[in-house]
Amino acid sequence: MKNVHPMYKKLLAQQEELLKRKNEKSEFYNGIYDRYKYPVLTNKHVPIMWQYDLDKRTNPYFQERLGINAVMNSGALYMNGKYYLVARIEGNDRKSFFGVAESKSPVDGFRFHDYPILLEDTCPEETNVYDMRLTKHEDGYIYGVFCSESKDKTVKDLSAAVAAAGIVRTKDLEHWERLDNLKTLHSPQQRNVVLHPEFVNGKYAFYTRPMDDFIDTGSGGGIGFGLCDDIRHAVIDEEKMTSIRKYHTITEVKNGAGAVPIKTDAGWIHIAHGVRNTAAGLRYVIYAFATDLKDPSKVIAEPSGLLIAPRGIERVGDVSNVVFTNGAVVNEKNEVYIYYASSDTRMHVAGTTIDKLVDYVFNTPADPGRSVLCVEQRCDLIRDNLKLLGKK
Ligand code: M1P
Repeated sequence: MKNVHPMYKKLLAQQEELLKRKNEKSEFYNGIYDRYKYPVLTNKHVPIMWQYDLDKRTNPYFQERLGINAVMNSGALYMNGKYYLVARIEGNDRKSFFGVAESKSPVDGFRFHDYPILLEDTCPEETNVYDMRLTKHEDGYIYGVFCSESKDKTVKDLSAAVAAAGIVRTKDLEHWERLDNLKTLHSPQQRNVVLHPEFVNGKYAFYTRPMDDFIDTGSGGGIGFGLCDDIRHAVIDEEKMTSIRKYHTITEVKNGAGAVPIKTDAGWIHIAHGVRNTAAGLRYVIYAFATDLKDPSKVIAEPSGLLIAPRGIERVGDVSNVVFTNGAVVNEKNEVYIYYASSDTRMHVAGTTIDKLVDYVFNTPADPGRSVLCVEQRCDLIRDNLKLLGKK
């Protein structure tokens, strides 16, 4: 310890205080979920030894050597009484990678394991990886499906990129086996791909997001669904549409699957993201819908509008006006925790229950599609309420 820089102790003490801070419900109310006051993961939660050379001989000014810019879009898992987040950690160098953080509490106390996940280097062209969804599959493995991004060398544009779905699997969140990237025969690019937790017709089932381009989904109509035989060399031929994009809704520009669907007696509940364009740029919100228990591609309930929108400080960050989820968990008490990132900068949690989610998804009216019909819908609500209050 004699060569450890004295600043380390100071920063460590500050970090300990942050990690031990208890979270609390915020004042936000909508009856559907509770928002928590403090983010569950930020760049300040990342171990100091991932960023600093602690040796005072080689780092006399105790300078940050490998800084961390943001911690966001995390896959989530509840296993053996513990909550796990596989976070997207973005270095100052703009490269993202994955780190496992765990806690006994769903809302605070998340600590990263000693090392980030070092993926098998099977794709030499791959430049960046991000947004892992964690699926505890009935085949016994935990799968991580993430975006694998490479430079598009077929065009001159320096920013042109190609997005594909990378797949890894593990049994312990420590040892990860990399499988082939997913191939979708009719979609040139893929992002926001999620593996369904059960076999469908004896096959592995994926929610996809067909895209013609890296940013624009182009002709991609929404969230797709496809089956494949062999998870080690996953190939999807037909992609059926599930939740489709619609004009003048929160999903007009694009949408994408988020958390692994949650099984309930009433159907699979999906928590996804929708994107619309504004004068201030793209606005990302989180929405929910349900699909049929036997046919998880068939939408059976679609509450109108957004479930979670960026609020307050959440609206500000590296990519402002964004909330994005790729992980939610259910515990033995049927409590549901939705982990979401704000503005591509930090991770938050919203808490609800299966009963509340089912009520929300199945009893919130669907979007009738036009203002005049929305006003009629609202007037019906007001009329019923006035009657109940004995005023009409
Ligand atoms: O910057 C907002 C989000 O943009 C992308 O989502 P989508 O593919 O739907 O546009 C993702 O890269 C995501 O990581 C990011 O949070």
